Amino acid sequence: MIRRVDLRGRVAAGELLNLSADVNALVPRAVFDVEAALDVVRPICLDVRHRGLAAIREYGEKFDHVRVEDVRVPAEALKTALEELDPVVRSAFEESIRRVREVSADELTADIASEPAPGGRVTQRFVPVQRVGLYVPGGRAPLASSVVMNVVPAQVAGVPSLAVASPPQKEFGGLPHPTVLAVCALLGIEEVYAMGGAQAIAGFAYGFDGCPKVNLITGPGNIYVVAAKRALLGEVGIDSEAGPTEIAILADDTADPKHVAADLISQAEHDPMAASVLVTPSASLADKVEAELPGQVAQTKHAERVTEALEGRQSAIVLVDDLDQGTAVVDAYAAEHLEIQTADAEERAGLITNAGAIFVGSWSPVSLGDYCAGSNHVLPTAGCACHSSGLSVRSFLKAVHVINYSRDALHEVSGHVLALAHAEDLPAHGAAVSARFPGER
Ligand code: HSO
Ligand code: ZN
Repeated sequence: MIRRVDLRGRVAAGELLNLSADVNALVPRAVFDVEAALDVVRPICLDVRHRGLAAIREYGEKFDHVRVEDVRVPAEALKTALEELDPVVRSAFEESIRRVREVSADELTADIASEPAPGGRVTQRFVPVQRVGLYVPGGRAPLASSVVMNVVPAQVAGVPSLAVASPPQKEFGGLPHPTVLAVCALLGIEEVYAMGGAQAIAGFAYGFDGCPKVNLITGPGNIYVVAAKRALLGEVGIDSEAGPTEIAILADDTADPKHVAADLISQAEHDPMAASVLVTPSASLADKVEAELPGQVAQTKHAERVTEALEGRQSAIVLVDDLDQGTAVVDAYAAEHLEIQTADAEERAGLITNAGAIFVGSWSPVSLGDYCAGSNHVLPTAGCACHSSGLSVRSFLKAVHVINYSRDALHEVSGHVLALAHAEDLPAHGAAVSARFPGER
Protein backbone atom coordinates (compact mmCIF):
# COMPACT_ATOMS: atom_id res chain seq x y z
CA MET A 1 0.00 0.00 0.00
CA ILE A 2 2.92 2.36 0.60
CA ARG A 3 5.44 2.97 -2.14
CA ARG A 4 9.12 2.06 -1.86
CA VAL A 5 11.93 4.26 -3.03
CA ASP A 6 15.29 2.52 -3.16
CA LEU A 7 18.22 4.88 -2.81
CA ARG A 8 20.76 2.18 -1.99
CA GLY A 9 23.92 2.57 -3.96
CA ARG A 10 22.79 5.79 -5.57
CA VAL A 11 24.78 8.29 -3.59
CA ALA A 12 27.92 6.25 -4.04
CA ALA A 13 27.19 6.07 -7.76
CA GLY A 14 26.98 9.86 -7.82
CA GLU A 15 23.38 9.78 -8.94
CA LEU A 16 22.14 12.00 -6.17
CA LEU A 17 23.89 15.22 -6.96
CA ASN A 18 21.64 17.85 -5.51
CA LEU A 19 20.22 15.88 -2.62
CA SER A 20 17.44 18.28 -1.72
CA ALA A 21 16.06 18.53 -5.27
CA ASP A 22 16.48 14.80 -5.78
CA VAL A 23 14.73 13.82 -2.57
CA ASN A 24 11.86 16.15 -3.38
CA ALA A 25 11.59 14.63 -6.85
CA LEU A 26 11.57 11.10 -5.46
CA VAL A 27 9.17 11.89 -2.62
CA PRO A 28 7.19 14.79 -4.08
CA ARG A 29 5.01 16.81 -1.79
CA ALA A 30 1.28 16.79 -2.50
CA VAL A 31 0.13 19.63 -4.73
CA PHE A 32 -1.20 22.47 -2.59
CA ASP A 33 -1.79 25.17 -5.17
CA VAL A 34 -2.06 28.36 -3.18
CA GLU A 35 -1.45 30.50 -6.29
CA ALA A 36 -4.64 29.18 -7.92
CA ALA A 37 -6.67 29.95 -4.80
CA LEU A 38 -5.44 33.56 -4.85
CA ASP A 39 -7.80 34.37 -7.72
CA VAL A 40 -10.71 33.15 -5.63
CA VAL A 41 -9.83 35.03 -2.45
CA ARG A 42 -8.76 38.41 -3.86
CA PRO A 43 -12.28 39.67 -4.65
CA ILE A 44 -13.49 38.45 -1.25
CA CYS A 45 -10.74 40.37 0.53
CA LEU A 46 -11.53 43.50 -1.46
CA ASP A 47 -15.20 43.20 -0.69
CA VAL A 48 -14.54 42.83 3.04
CA ARG A 49 -12.25 45.83 2.87
CA HIS A 50 -15.03 47.98 1.41
CA ARG A 51 -18.16 46.59 3.00
CA GLY A 52 -16.81 45.17 6.29
CA LEU A 53 -19.23 43.29 8.48
CA ALA A 54 -21.98 43.07 5.86
CA ALA A 55 -19.61 41.24 3.51
CA ILE A 56 -18.33 38.97 6.32
CA ARG A 57 -21.93 37.98 7.11
CA GLU A 58 -22.76 37.31 3.46
CA TYR A 59 -19.71 35.14 2.81
CA GLY A 60 -20.42 33.26 6.04
CA GLU A 61 -23.91 32.56 4.78
CA LYS A 62 -22.54 31.45 1.41
CA PHE A 63 -19.63 29.27 2.56
CA ASP A 64 -20.61 28.19 6.07
CA HIS A 65 -24.32 28.01 5.30
CA VAL A 66 -25.41 29.94 8.32
CA ARG A 67 -26.39 33.59 8.73
CA VAL A 68 -24.78 35.15 11.80
CA GLU A 69 -26.08 38.50 13.02
CA ASP A 70 -23.80 38.72 16.03
CA VAL A 71 -20.36 37.89 14.60
CA ARG A 72 -18.81 38.71 17.96
CA VAL A 73 -19.37 35.70 20.21
CA PRO A 74 -21.18 36.79 23.39
CA ALA A 75 -19.35 36.34 26.71
CA GLU A 76 -22.18 34.13 27.91
CA ALA A 77 -21.53 31.61 25.09
CA LEU A 78 -17.86 31.35 26.07
CA LYS A 79 -18.75 30.79 29.70
CA THR A 80 -21.35 28.14 28.87
CA ALA A 81 -18.96 26.30 26.55
CA LEU A 82 -16.39 26.03 29.33
CA GLU A 83 -18.98 24.86 31.84
CA GLU A 84 -20.08 22.18 29.42
CA LEU A 85 -16.60 20.96 28.52
CA ASP A 86 -16.02 17.34 29.55
CA PRO A 87 -13.92 17.51 32.76
CA VAL A 88 -11.49 14.86 31.50
CA VAL A 89 -10.86 16.90 28.34
CA ARG A 90 -10.65 20.07 30.40
CA SER A 91 -7.94 18.67 32.60
CA ALA A 92 -6.02 17.43 29.54
CA PHE A 93 -6.19 20.92 28.04
CA GLU A 94 -5.05 22.39 31.35
CA GLU A 95 -2.00 20.13 31.39
CA SER A 96 -1.26 20.92 27.74
CA ILE A 97 -1.51 24.66 28.49
CA ARG A 98 0.71 24.33 31.56
CA ARG A 99 3.47 22.60 29.58
CA VAL A 100 3.37 24.95 26.59
CA ARG A 101 3.33 27.91 28.98
CA GLU A 102 6.38 26.62 30.85
CA VAL A 103 8.37 26.02 27.66
CA SER A 104 7.27 29.40 26.28
CA ALA A 105 8.22 31.22 29.47
CA ASP A 106 11.72 29.74 29.28
CA GLU A 107 12.06 31.19 25.77
CA LEU A 108 11.68 34.77 26.94
CA THR A 109 14.97 36.60 26.68
CA ALA A 110 16.13 39.75 28.38
CA ASP A 111 17.15 42.78 26.33
CA ILE A 112 20.56 42.38 24.72
CA ALA A 113 22.93 45.26 25.37
CA SER A 114 26.15 45.82 23.38
CA GLU A 115 28.79 48.54 23.40
CA PRO A 116 30.72 48.36 20.10
CA ALA A 117 32.75 51.43 21.11
CA PRO A 118 33.14 53.27 24.44
CA GLY A 119 29.97 55.34 25.03
CA GLY A 120 28.23 53.86 22.00
CA ARG A 121 25.41 51.64 23.11
CA VAL A 122 23.10 49.46 21.04
CA THR A 123 20.41 47.54 22.88
CA GLN A 124 18.09 45.02 21.31
CA ARG A 125 14.68 45.24 22.96
CA PHE A 126 11.99 42.63 22.44
CA VAL A 127 8.58 44.19 22.10
CA PRO A 128 5.34 42.22 21.71
CA VAL A 129 3.17 42.74 18.65
CA GLN A 130 0.28 44.88 19.90
CA ARG A 131 -2.70 43.11 18.35
CA VAL A 132 -2.89 39.56 17.01
CA GLY A 133 -5.69 37.72 15.23
CA LEU A 134 -5.66 33.96 15.59
CA TYR A 135 -7.48 31.80 13.10
CA VAL A 136 -8.89 28.39 14.13
CA PRO A 137 -10.27 26.26 11.29
CA GLY A 138 -13.76 24.86 11.64
CA GLY A 139 -15.12 21.46 10.76
CA ARG A 140 -16.90 18.78 12.74
CA ALA A 141 -13.95 18.27 15.05
CA PRO A 142 -11.80 21.37 14.84
CA LEU A 143 -8.31 21.19 16.26
CA ALA A 144 -8.90 23.02 19.52
CA SER A 145 -5.35 22.13 20.57
CA SER A 146 -4.21 24.66 17.96
CA VAL A 147 -5.86 27.38 20.05
CA VAL A 148 -3.45 26.48 22.85
CA MET A 149 -0.45 26.41 20.50
CA ASN A 150 -1.19 29.91 19.17
CA VAL A 151 -2.57 31.68 22.20
CA VAL A 152 -0.13 30.55 24.88
CA PRO A 153 3.09 31.82 23.26
CA ALA A 154 1.32 35.06 22.33
CA GLN A 155 0.24 35.55 25.93
CA VAL A 156 3.68 34.71 27.27
CA ALA A 157 5.20 37.19 24.81
CA GLY A 158 2.93 39.83 26.36
CA VAL A 159 0.65 40.54 23.37
CA PRO A 160 -1.90 42.93 24.92
CA SER A 161 -4.74 42.39 22.45
CA LEU A 162 -5.63 38.95 21.15
CA ALA A 163 -8.70 38.02 19.07
CA VAL A 164 -9.77 34.60 17.80
CA ALA A 165 -11.82 33.81 14.68
CA SER A 166 -13.36 30.46 13.86
CA PRO A 167 -16.08 29.64 11.33
CA PRO A 168 -19.72 29.70 12.41
CA GLN A 169 -21.21 26.21 12.60
CA LYS A 170 -24.78 25.62 11.57
CA GLU A 171 -25.24 22.81 14.05
CA PHE A 172 -24.16 25.08 16.89
CA GLY A 173 -26.53 27.89 16.00
CA GLY A 174 -23.94 29.94 14.13
CA LEU A 175 -21.34 29.83 16.91
CA PRO A 176 -17.85 28.34 16.43
CA HIS A 177 -17.35 24.81 17.69
CA PRO A 178 -18.00 24.62 21.47
CA THR A 179 -14.59 23.07 22.23
CA VAL A 180 -12.88 26.02 20.52
CA LEU A 181 -14.99 28.40 22.62
CA ALA A 182 -14.26 26.43 25.78
CA VAL A 183 -10.50 26.54 25.23
CA CYS A 184 -10.69 30.28 24.50
CA ALA A 185 -12.52 30.71 27.80
CA LEU A 186 -9.96 28.53 29.56
CA LEU A 187 -7.21 30.79 28.24
CA GLY A 188 -9.03 33.98 29.19
CA ILE A 189 -9.69 35.07 25.59
CA GLU A 190 -12.78 37.28 25.52
CA GLU A 191 -12.72 38.51 21.92
CA VAL A 192 -13.92 35.72 19.67
CA TYR A 193 -15.57 36.05 16.26
CA ALA A 194 -17.76 33.58 14.41
CA MET A 195 -16.19 34.08 11.02
CA GLY A 196 -14.12 31.84 8.79
CA GLY A 197 -12.31 31.52 5.49
CA ALA A 198 -10.78 34.34 3.50
CA GLN A 199 -13.41 36.76 4.84
CA ALA A 200 -12.14 36.21 8.39
CA ILE A 201 -8.54 36.86 7.37
CA ALA A 202 -9.58 40.02 5.51
CA GLY A 203 -11.74 41.08 8.47
CA PHE A 204 -8.72 40.85 10.75
CA ALA A 205 -6.39 42.51 8.24
CA TYR A 206 -8.58 45.54 7.55
CA GLY A 207 -10.67 45.64 10.71
CA PHE A 208 -14.44 46.09 10.62
CA ASP A 209 -17.19 47.53 12.74
CA GLY A 210 -16.35 46.54 16.32
CA CYS A 211 -13.06 44.82 15.45
CA PRO A 212 -9.95 46.97 15.11
CA LYS A 213 -7.44 45.76 12.54
CA VAL A 214 -4.77 43.40 13.80
CA ASN A 215 -1.01 43.61 13.21
CA LEU A 216 -0.36 39.90 12.84
CA ILE A 217 -2.47 36.87 11.90
CA THR A 218 -1.43 33.36 12.94
CA GLY A 219 -3.00 29.95 12.78
CA PRO A 220 -3.56 27.21 10.24
CA GLY A 221 -6.39 27.02 7.73
CA ASN A 222 -7.54 25.55 4.45
CA ILE A 223 -6.12 26.60 1.10
CA TYR A 224 -8.36 29.70 0.93
CA VAL A 225 -7.24 30.85 4.35
CA VAL A 226 -3.61 30.31 3.38
CA ALA A 227 -4.19 32.18 0.09
CA ALA A 228 -5.89 35.09 1.88
CA LYS A 229 -2.97 35.36 4.29
CA ARG A 230 -0.56 35.43 1.36
CA ALA A 231 -2.72 38.03 -0.46
CA LEU A 232 -2.83 40.30 2.59
CA LEU A 233 0.82 39.99 3.60
CA GLY A 234 2.12 43.52 3.98
CA GLU A 235 -1.25 44.78 5.15
CA VAL A 236 -0.65 42.45 8.12
CA GLY A 237 2.11 40.13 9.28
CA ILE A 238 1.49 36.39 9.02
CA ASP A 239 3.07 33.25 10.43
CA SER A 240 4.58 30.76 8.00
CA GLU A 241 2.16 29.05 5.65
CA ALA A 242 0.92 25.67 6.84
CA GLY A 243 0.26 23.07 4.15
CA PRO A 244 -0.65 19.38 4.60
CA THR A 245 1.06 17.77 7.56
CA GLU A 246 4.20 15.59 7.22
CA ILE A 247 6.02 13.01 9.28
CA ALA A 248 9.42 11.60 8.39
CA ILE A 249 10.87 8.79 10.49
CA LEU A 250 14.53 7.85 10.42
CA ALA A 251 14.77 4.39 11.93
CA ASP A 252 17.12 1.42 12.19
CA ASP A 253 16.75 -2.20 13.28
CA THR A 254 16.25 -1.20 16.89
CA ALA A 255 12.93 0.54 16.12
CA ASP A 256 9.68 -1.23 16.91
CA PRO A 257 7.80 -1.70 13.61
CA LYS A 258 4.47 -1.46 15.41
CA HIS A 259 5.37 1.97 16.75
CA VAL A 260 6.77 3.14 13.43
CA ALA A 261 3.59 2.08 11.61
CA ALA A 262 1.38 3.71 14.24
CA ASP A 263 3.27 6.98 13.94
CA LEU A 264 3.11 6.97 10.13
CA ILE A 265 -0.65 6.44 10.39
CA SER A 266 -1.11 9.07 13.09
CA GLN A 267 -0.22 12.00 10.85
CA ALA A 268 -1.81 10.43 7.75
CA GLU A 269 -5.02 10.73 9.75
CA HIS A 270 -5.05 14.50 9.23
CA ASP A 271 -5.48 14.70 5.51
CA PRO A 272 -5.47 12.57 2.35
CA MET A 273 -2.62 14.86 1.24
CA ALA A 274 -0.56 14.24 4.41
CA ALA A 275 2.91 12.76 3.89
CA SER A 276 4.26 9.80 5.87
CA VAL A 277 7.84 8.90 5.03
CA LEU A 278 10.01 6.20 6.60
CA VAL A 279 13.72 6.36 5.87
CA THR A 280 15.70 3.30 6.90
CA PRO A 281 18.81 1.30 6.02
CA SER A 282 17.10 -1.81 7.35
CA ALA A 283 15.24 -3.84 4.71
CA SER A 284 13.92 -6.02 7.50
CA LEU A 285 12.39 -3.04 9.33
CA ALA A 286 10.91 -1.84 6.04
CA ASP A 287 9.30 -5.25 5.48
CA LYS A 288 7.97 -5.43 9.03
CA VAL A 289 6.49 -1.92 8.90
CA GLU A 290 4.94 -2.66 5.54
CA ALA A 291 3.43 -5.85 6.94
CA GLU A 292 2.17 -3.98 10.00
CA LEU A 293 0.41 -1.15 8.17
CA PRO A 294 -2.69 -2.84 6.65
CA GLY A 295 -3.82 -4.31 9.96
CA GLN A 296 -3.39 -1.05 11.85
CA VAL A 297 -5.02 0.97 9.07
CA ALA A 298 -8.02 -1.37 9.04
CA GLN A 299 -8.45 -0.77 12.78
CA THR A 300 -8.37 2.98 12.61
CA LYS A 301 -11.48 5.17 12.42
CA HIS A 302 -10.39 7.32 9.50
CA ALA A 303 -9.01 4.42 7.46
CA GLU A 304 -10.13 5.94 4.19
CA ARG A 305 -8.13 9.13 4.34
CA VAL A 306 -5.21 7.37 6.01
CA THR A 307 -5.10 4.93 3.09
CA GLU A 308 -5.27 7.76 0.59
CA ALA A 309 -2.41 9.57 2.33
CA LEU A 310 -0.22 6.46 2.60
CA GLU A 311 -0.85 5.48 -1.01
CA GLY A 312 -0.15 8.97 -2.32
CA ARG A 313 3.14 9.74 -4.01
CA GLN A 314 4.00 12.00 -1.07
CA SER A 315 4.36 8.96 1.19
CA ALA A 316 7.04 6.27 0.90
CA ILE A 317 9.40 3.89 2.57
CA VAL A 318 12.85 5.02 1.48
CA LEU A 319 15.68 2.49 1.68
CA VAL A 320 19.14 3.90 2.18
CA ASP A 321 22.64 2.42 2.40
CA ASP A 322 23.25 3.42 5.99
CA LEU A 323 22.14 5.81 8.69
CA ASP A 324 24.46 8.55 7.51
CA GLN A 325 22.86 8.56 4.10
CA GLY A 326 19.46 8.38 5.82
CA THR A 327 20.36 11.40 7.90
CA ALA A 328 21.32 13.33 4.77
CA VAL A 329 18.04 12.31 3.12
CA VAL A 330 15.78 13.40 5.98
CA ASP A 331 17.77 16.59 6.35
CA ALA A 332 17.29 17.36 2.66
CA TYR A 333 13.58 16.55 2.92
CA ALA A 334 13.17 19.05 5.80
CA ALA A 335 10.04 17.49 7.29
CA GLU A 336 7.55 19.29 9.46
CA HIS A 337 7.97 16.46 12.01
CA LEU A 338 11.04 14.24 12.12
CA GLU A 339 11.18 11.21 14.39
CA ILE A 340 14.51 9.52 15.02
CA GLN A 341 14.17 5.96 16.19
CA THR A 342 17.71 4.64 16.08
CA ALA A 343 20.15 3.21 18.62
CA ASP A 344 22.02 6.52 18.54
CA ALA A 345 18.92 8.73 18.34
CA GLU A 346 20.15 11.52 20.57
CA GLU A 347 23.50 12.04 18.83
CA ARG A 348 21.88 11.66 15.41
CA ALA A 349 19.32 14.34 16.23
CA GLY A 350 22.24 16.69 16.76
CA LEU A 351 23.25 16.22 13.10
CA ILE A 352 19.90 17.42 11.75
CA THR A 353 19.65 21.00 10.53
CA ASN A 354 16.30 20.96 8.71
CA ALA A 355 13.14 19.87 10.52
CA GLY A 356 10.17 21.70 12.01
CA ALA A 357 10.54 19.66 15.19
CA ILE A 358 12.67 16.61 16.02
CA PHE A 359 11.26 13.77 18.10
CA VAL A 360 14.04 11.74 19.67
CA GLY A 361 13.91 8.04 20.55
CA SER A 362 11.12 5.57 21.12
CA TRP A 363 9.17 7.54 23.68
CA SER A 364 8.64 10.83 21.88
CA PRO A 365 6.00 10.24 19.20
CA VAL A 366 4.65 13.16 17.17
CA SER A 367 1.24 12.77 18.84
CA LEU A 368 2.87 13.71 22.13
CA GLY A 369 4.12 16.91 20.51
CA ASP A 370 0.70 17.54 18.97
CA TYR A 371 -0.83 17.81 22.42
CA CYS A 372 1.23 17.55 25.53
CA ALA A 373 5.01 17.73 25.12
CA GLY A 374 5.15 21.45 25.81
CA SER A 375 6.57 22.07 22.34
CA ASN A 376 4.54 23.86 19.68
CA HIS A 377 2.69 21.95 16.95
CA VAL A 378 2.40 24.85 14.49
CA LEU A 379 5.43 23.97 12.36
CA PRO A 380 6.80 24.73 8.89
CA THR A 381 5.65 22.29 6.18
CA ALA A 382 6.53 21.76 2.51
CA GLY A 383 10.27 21.95 3.09
CA CYS A 384 10.03 25.42 4.66
CA ALA A 385 11.86 24.00 7.69
CA CYS A 386 15.07 24.82 5.80
CA HIS A 387 14.42 28.52 6.41
CA SER A 388 11.59 28.87 8.96
CA SER A 389 10.79 27.94 12.54
CA GLY A 390 7.65 26.74 14.24
CA LEU A 391 5.50 29.08 16.25
CA SER A 392 7.02 30.23 19.52
CA VAL A 393 7.23 33.26 21.78
CA ARG A 394 9.59 34.78 19.21
CA SER A 395 6.81 34.76 16.61
CA PHE A 396 4.98 37.37 18.67
CA LEU A 397 7.95 39.59 19.50
CA LYS A 398 9.67 42.25 17.43
CA ALA A 399 13.32 42.97 18.04
CA VAL A 400 14.00 46.70 18.14
CA HIS A 401 17.49 48.16 18.18
CA VAL A 402 17.82 51.13 20.51
CA ILE A 403 20.85 53.29 19.64
CA ASN A 404 22.27 55.61 22.27
CA TYR A 405 25.68 57.24 21.58
CA SER A 406 27.42 59.86 23.67
CA ARG A 407 28.89 63.00 22.10
CA ASP A 408 32.39 61.55 22.31
CA ALA A 409 31.34 58.24 20.82
CA LEU A 410 29.71 59.96 17.84
CA HIS A 411 32.72 62.25 17.44
CA GLU A 412 35.09 59.34 17.45
CA VAL A 413 33.32 57.58 14.56
CA SER A 414 32.18 60.68 12.64
CA GLY A 415 35.00 60.47 10.08
CA HIS A 416 33.84 57.02 9.02
CA VAL A 417 30.22 58.16 8.70
CA LEU A 418 31.33 61.09 6.53
CA ALA A 419 33.46 58.83 4.35
CA LEU A 420 30.59 56.39 3.77
CA ALA A 421 28.08 59.19 3.10
CA HIS A 422 30.49 60.63 0.56
CA ALA A 423 31.02 57.24 -1.07
CA GLU A 424 27.27 56.84 -1.52
CA ASP A 425 26.88 60.41 -2.76
CA LEU A 426 24.56 61.24 0.10
CA PRO A 427 26.22 64.39 1.50
CA ALA A 428 23.21 65.37 3.62
CA HIS A 429 23.76 62.19 5.60
CA GLY A 430 27.27 63.38 6.40
CA ALA A 431 26.05 66.90 7.12
CA ALA A 432 23.68 65.58 9.81
CA VAL A 433 26.79 64.46 11.70
CA SER A 434 29.09 67.42 10.98
CA ALA A 435 26.33 69.87 12.01
CA ARG A 436 26.87 68.56 15.55
CA PHE A 437 30.57 69.48 15.50
CA PRO A 438 30.69 73.03 14.09
CA GLY A 439 34.13 74.37 13.37
CA GLU A 440 35.52 70.98 12.38
CA ARG A 441 35.79 70.08 8.77
N1 HSO B 1 -0.10 17.40 13.73
C1 HSO B 1 -0.77 18.65 13.48
C2 HSO B 1 -1.28 19.32 14.70
C3 HSO B 1 -2.40 18.62 15.41
N2 HSO B 1 -2.54 17.30 15.56
C4 HSO B 1 -3.46 19.16 16.05
C5 HSO B 1 -3.61 17.04 16.26
N3 HSO B 1 -4.20 18.19 16.55
C6 HSO B 1 0.20 19.58 12.73
O1 HSO B 1 1.42 19.68 13.36
ZN1 ZN C 1 -1.46 15.83 14.45
